[in-house]
Amino acid sequence: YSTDSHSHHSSLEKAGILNKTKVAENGKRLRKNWAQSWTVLHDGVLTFHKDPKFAPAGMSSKTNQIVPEYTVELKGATLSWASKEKSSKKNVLELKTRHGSEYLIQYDTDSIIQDWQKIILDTIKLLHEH
Ligand code: I3S
Repeated sequence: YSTDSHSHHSSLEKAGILNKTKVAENGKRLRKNWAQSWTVLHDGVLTFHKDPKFAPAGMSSKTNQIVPEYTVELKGATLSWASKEKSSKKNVLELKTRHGSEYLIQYDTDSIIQDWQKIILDTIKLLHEH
């Protein structure tokens, strides 16, 4: 029997394509820059990878998919639907970290954004208990 909270049984995982933009860092507003990202949830951390289309010359798209653009620690984070003032897009989630960074996460397909909402909320809850 293991009490290791980092065991795979307590860690939720998911990966897929999402649209995202960072909108604040350490409480300071940033200019929106919507872009598609290969997004990975693993070990309580959400990682947004750069769009391979914008990879620097000479960098293979495979390498680029491994290089993270943003890594977001979900412990202590909050997730909610963004208000209409935050974005004119549909299905926008607002993710706020405990360090004052904010991200908007969006996908037109309801079921896809709902799956991400559920697994991020479940992860935040799980991290809160441990
Ligand atoms: O909050 P804003 O300024 O209406 O966000 C829009 C801008 O980021 C815009 O870029 P430019 O400022 O370069 O035009 C984007 O193209 C829009 O997508 C942003 O608004 P939405 O409502 O799509 O988040």
